Amino acid sequence: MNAAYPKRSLDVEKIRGDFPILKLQVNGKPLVYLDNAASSQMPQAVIDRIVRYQSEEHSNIHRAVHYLSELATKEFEEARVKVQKFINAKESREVIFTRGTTEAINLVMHGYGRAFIGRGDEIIISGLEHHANIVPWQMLAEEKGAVLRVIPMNDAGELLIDEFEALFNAKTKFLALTHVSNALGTINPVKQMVAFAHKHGVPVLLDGAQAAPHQVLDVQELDCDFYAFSGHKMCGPTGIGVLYGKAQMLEKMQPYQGGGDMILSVTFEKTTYNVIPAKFEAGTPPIMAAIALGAAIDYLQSIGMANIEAYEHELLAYATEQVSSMPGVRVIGTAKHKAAVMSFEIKGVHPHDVGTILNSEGIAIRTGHHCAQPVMQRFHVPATARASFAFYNTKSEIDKLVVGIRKVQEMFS
Ligand code: C6P
Repeated sequence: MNAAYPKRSLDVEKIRGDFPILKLQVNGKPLVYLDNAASSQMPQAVIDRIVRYQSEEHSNIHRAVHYLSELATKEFEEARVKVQKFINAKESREVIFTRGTTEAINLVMHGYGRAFIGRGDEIIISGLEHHANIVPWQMLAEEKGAVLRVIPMNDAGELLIDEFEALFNAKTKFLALTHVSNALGTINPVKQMVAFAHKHGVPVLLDGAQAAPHQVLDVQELDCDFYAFSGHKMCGPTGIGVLYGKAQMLEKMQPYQGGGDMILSVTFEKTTYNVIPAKFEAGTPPIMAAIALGAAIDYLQSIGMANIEAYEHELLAYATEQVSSMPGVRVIGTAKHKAAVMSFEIKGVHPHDVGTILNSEGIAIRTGHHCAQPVMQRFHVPATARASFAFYNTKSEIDKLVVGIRKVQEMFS
């Protein structure tokens, strides 16, 4: 495990001081930022790292012998090693930099799915997936004549494990599953589900967009074949994400895009491909963003992922208790194991109006279908209001959310 950080409670006021944006006033009120599942905020250390890179280190990488190119290459590859250690991958070549979770999943669909999934084969996904882990598999199924099978859930938003197991048969070729649901916060029992899939010889991709920012990760312990996540949800910049893949899987896959670093040699007759990870990093990669993601990982680890997880769990429990005891408010997604996401609806008020009124109080939440329309359909709602927490949020911010919800109810009563 890579959780070797001392267990301690967080000094949240000190941590908040690291985030310049948290000092903002919005509509004359102090910003209460509860939209972390969409994108988290950036600490000064990461902002400073971006400025230093752009002011003193920037160049293209892997292409020249001059000082700046060698420096940028070294920093970029060191960022890869930071990611490797953060997720406890066996080797740094198992870490592919992508633009985000969406691109990482699409890479697997193209590189693995198009090569190894054919007519009549079955791909299992779950009813909890974000569109990024539905649509690519649907596109593949359409192209190949394969079939999408969906794991159902109960009214709490927990996957039905018996039904999951019953989906497997000789035609099952792939499992693509979210680690944590972005719409409901459910944490899936992924280790157990990966083990079951492997018993049937089925490889597994885990969508870790909502897990990587909130908990200790160990891809070797999970034993997943692929793991995807985004930098901008874990204090890094947009435009950078990670695909972890077991080396033996990545090696047998087809490249996703052609050009730049992914070649070994090119003639008009034939191109030979580079080894991993370069094989999947065509063109100039997001160098600055990768280095900034490395700085974000340093920052998160200085706090400790286990400490972050414990603190956010406390926040979620507090928020759930406060909000679910309010008359006329329903929390949607009541799984036993949840991460820092709370979806809710206020009786008689459209979530969009909830978001607008809370915004007038300086409170940022997300409203809508959260790019998870099948989850909305399962709960028979067009949309939800969603508060999502980070380790820099406080119980007093949750109190402000509760006051805001009361204000919404008063305005609509
Ligand atoms: N969810 C949310 O507000 P990208 O956009 O590629 O960084 O991440 C896509 C993605 C994939 N899987 C899950 C589980 C996600 O939550 C997300 C992004 C954001 O919930 C924006 S839609």
